[in-house]
Amino acid sequence: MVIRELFCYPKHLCNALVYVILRRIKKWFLEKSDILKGLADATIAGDTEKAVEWAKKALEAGIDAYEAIMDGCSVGMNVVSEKYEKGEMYVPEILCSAEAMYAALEVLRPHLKTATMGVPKKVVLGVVRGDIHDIGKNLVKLMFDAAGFKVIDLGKDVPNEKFVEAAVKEGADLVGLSALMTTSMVNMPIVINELKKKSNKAVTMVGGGTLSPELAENYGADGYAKDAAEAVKVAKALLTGGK
Ligand code: B12
Repeated sequence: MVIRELFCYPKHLCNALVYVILRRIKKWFLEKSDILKGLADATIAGDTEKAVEWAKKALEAGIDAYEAIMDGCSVGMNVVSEKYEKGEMYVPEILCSAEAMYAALEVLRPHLKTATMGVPKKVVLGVVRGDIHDIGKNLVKLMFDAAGFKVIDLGKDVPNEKFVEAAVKEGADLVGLSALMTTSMVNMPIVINELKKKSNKAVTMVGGGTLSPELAENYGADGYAKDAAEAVKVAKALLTGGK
């Protein structure tokens, strides 16, 4: 009866359609924010099983893998950092959080829409000497990979000379240096100065918790980014728009 009436009055049909569409959109946004929160919470709780579950749910719900990583996993890891600073979380818990995040990334990684570049730009990336904090660097690598860069990952606690050697050998377009400790970030200007002498091609970018745009400039870096998503944008701007 109601359906028949709807068809008799096109205006009613139109309203009903709009209503259904709006409800669907609302449901999707609610579901989406629940899933992203689930991913963040599972990362914070260091619950690998749940993290994998939420990552799968994100894909099933049609959430973009990139968004799930940046607005889910990465948000969770940032909360972990803050909780550690406040003394609300301790080292073993942090390591569990990192494990949970990596497990979710494994599910999401194959679904990242990988951009292509004519000739892929080469990036040499690593955490500077004396520093083993590589969670952020690994996120940056993932985002660079997804953006179509060819990343040569030198890992963590990388000797200064190794950055320069790799950049020259690989003909790197960009060298990315990560540091989280004040004691290790002092290696950054050393690498940057040496690179300027040995490679006239590579631009340099720095990042990591202890860095700031001012410090990056003082160190002579060409670019700085506060997170992995911004790192890709800045890198693209540096490589296409010149220094
Ligand atoms: C996790 C952690 C650890 C883990 C590291 C595990 C791992 N494999 O990485 C463990 C438990 C092993 C650890 C050990 C230590 N840690 Co710790 N750790 C942290 C903690 C809590 C979180 C860091 C993190 O992973 N954040 C999450 C990621 C996603 O964020 P991120 O690294 O900043 O990365 C993002 C951006 O910065 C940016 N980015 C990162 N790299 C790059 C690079 C480029 C090129 C660009 C453009 C952008 C970019 O993009 C990333 C993604 O969005 C921080 C606290 C904090 N607030 O940062 C302390 C912290 C870094 N640790 C600290 C210390 C002192 C230590 C130890 C010396 C402790 C000890 N006494 O043994 C040892 C260090 C050993 C060593 N030689 O490195 C201090 C450093 C203090 C300082 N300013 O010097 C901090 C700040 C804690 C504190 N307030 O005391 N730590």
